[in-house]
This record gives sequence, structure tokens and C-alpha cells, in this order.
Amino acid sequence: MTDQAPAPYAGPERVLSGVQPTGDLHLGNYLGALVKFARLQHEIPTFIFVADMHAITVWQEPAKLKQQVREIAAAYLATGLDPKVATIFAQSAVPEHAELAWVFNCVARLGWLDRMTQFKDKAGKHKERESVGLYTYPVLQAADILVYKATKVPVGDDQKQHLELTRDIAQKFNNDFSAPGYFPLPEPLTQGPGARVMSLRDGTAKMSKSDPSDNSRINLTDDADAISQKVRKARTDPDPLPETMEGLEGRAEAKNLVTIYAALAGQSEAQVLAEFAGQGFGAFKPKLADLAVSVMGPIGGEMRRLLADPAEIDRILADGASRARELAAPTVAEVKKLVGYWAG
Ligand code: AQP
Repeated sequence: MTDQAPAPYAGPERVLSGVQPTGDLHLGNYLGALVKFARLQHEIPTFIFVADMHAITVWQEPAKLKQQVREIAAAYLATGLDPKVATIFAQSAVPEHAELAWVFNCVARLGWLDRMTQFKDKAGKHKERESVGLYTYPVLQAADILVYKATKVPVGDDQKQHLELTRDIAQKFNNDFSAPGYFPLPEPLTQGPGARVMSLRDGTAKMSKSDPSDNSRINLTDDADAISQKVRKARTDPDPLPETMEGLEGRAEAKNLVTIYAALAGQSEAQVLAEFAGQGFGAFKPKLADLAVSVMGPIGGEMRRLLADPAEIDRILADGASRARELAAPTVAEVKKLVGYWAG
């Protein structure tokens, strides 16, 4: 008998991604994710959600969570997502995510989840004190993606492993329930120099919302002065910039600033080095600060303008949720039948 390749998914291309409302968004979130959302919406049907169900895997103040969701929605709009083009919604407004996640909890294997490095990083030494939700977070993520049968997922590098798990879950579901090609095997879109932006204080650590040092990141809401100051204070070394990227080996902080410049300018790192080779950080940092202010400065202003009208943000999110449910509900109805539920 010959092994037959599983039937490929034959449905349309769709983009899906989301961000957790767990704090101020930063340059890493912007370059790794948001900037791609705005571009992709004009190429492929795009679904972008605010991940409030993921957010409560760690404690969130109930009185603040709704406003945090609006802040992320405002960031989406301020960075160019158009609610008439893309579908923008809050995860908790589409209960089909949770329904599908339960089925996937029964498809995924403990051994698969045990390998997830993000859980290990976030839980640290005291994993027995973490919520079960934090552990099964990547299973809910698989449901977020597959409930829309999304094929492309624009994310930063740190999410690659979770995307592999999503593919494993999709494949196993299709096999277990004799539904070849039912779910697509989605691909992460991580290309580009912004896929892994590092901390401004430590070039070996990811720029992150939860880093206790505010100087480690540029927030979307930082004003021009704060942006310039953070770039000026960024850790570097005394050597001049080299002619090639190989020359930045072992210089993590220097490499990070070149990468950030390239991503913000829409250039390759080689183009940046061609311009600045031989110059030190005394010359490079002011140029980087000006560039960062020109790109990031207007975003914070636009977010503040949008947040002054929370009712309008809520209206956009409610409209997005009803459009999202039109697609998610039939998937869950089909899955219930495939699984053999009484309610299927
Ligand atoms: N440093 C980064 N460089 C590039 N992309 C990044 N992303 C996050 N950090 C970087 C991408 O941003 C998207 C949204 O992330 P999230 O908020 O859902 O979760 P996260 O990855 O946990 O983000 P943080 O900032 O690191 O938050 P904390 O500190 O709360 O864990 C994702 O596409 C992510 O890849």
C-alpha cells in the first residue's frame, strides 16, 4: 500500500491575527504584527481580534479590561486597519472560539503542550501556580485561527512554535474525524526585519510589554520626547557600524538598532549599513530617533483622538463581531456534526 498525501485544503485564503490587551503596545508589536495587518487587509480577507480571552490567562483587573480592549482597537485603527475592509472584533464577543477550543483540547496531546517554550518562559519556576488557561493558551490560539479557516497568520517570530502546534491540531483533527482537507494548515507570516525586535536595554531579550523597565521599549503612546530619550539611552557599544551584517555578530544591541532602523525605514539592513558604515552611535542614534518619531509619533496622537469617542470604537467592535460570527458559526456547526455531538 502506498502512503497517500492528505488532501490539501481547497478553501479561500484568509488572514487572522490578534493582540492581547495586557498593556501598552510597543515597537515590537507594531513591527512584528500591526504594520503587517494594515498591508494585508488590501490583499486577502483579514480578521483581526483583540485577545481578551487570552489576556485573562494572567490576572486582569475586571474594571479595566474593557478599556484595555478599546485601546488595542484604537491602536489597530491608528496604524491603518480600516473597519470597512478588515473585520475587527473582540475575541470574547465570538463564543465560537471557546467552543472550538474545547474540541481542540481533546485533539491536542499533553506532550505537544509540554514543549511550548512560551509557557515555560511565562510560568518560570512556579508553573503549578499558573492558570490552566495559560497552559492551554496555544490550543485557544489554534481555535482562533481555524474557526475562520485562516491560512495566513502575521505574527512575530516568538509565535512560530504556536503556529506549528496549530498545524498539528488541524492535521490531527482532519485525520481523526475523517475530514481530509477540512481545516487548512496555516502558515505564519514572520518575514521582514521587524519579526523579532529586542529590548533597548538588553539585545538578547525580546522587547516586551511585561518588561519592568519602560526604557526597554518604545510604546505606541510615547510622545516625541520620550521616543528620542529612549533611543538616546538605548544600550550600544563604542565601535563604529560595520559594512555588513556579519560584522554585527556578537553585538546584539547594535544589531537590534540597525534592524529597527531598517524596519521603520522600509529598507534592508544592508541598505542601512551601506549608509552608516564607519559611523558611531553618536551619529546613528539621532537619525534613528528622528525616524522613530516621524513614524511612531503620529500613531499615539491618533490613538488619543480615537479613544476620546469610546462609543464609536464599541460600534466598530460590535459590527466586526457580527461579521466574524457569520463565518465562525458554520464552522462550529460542522465541527459538532463531525465530532458526533448530540447537539451536532
Ligand atoms: N519583540 C517583538 N518583536 C516582534 N514581534 C513581537 N510581538 C510581540 N513582541 C514582539 C508580536 O506582537 C503580537 C502581539 O503579541 P501579544 O501581545 O499577543 O503577546 P506577546 O507576544 O506575549 O507580546 P509581549 O509584548 O511580549 O507581551 P507580554 O510581555 O505580555 O508577554 C504577536 O504577533 C507577537 O508575535
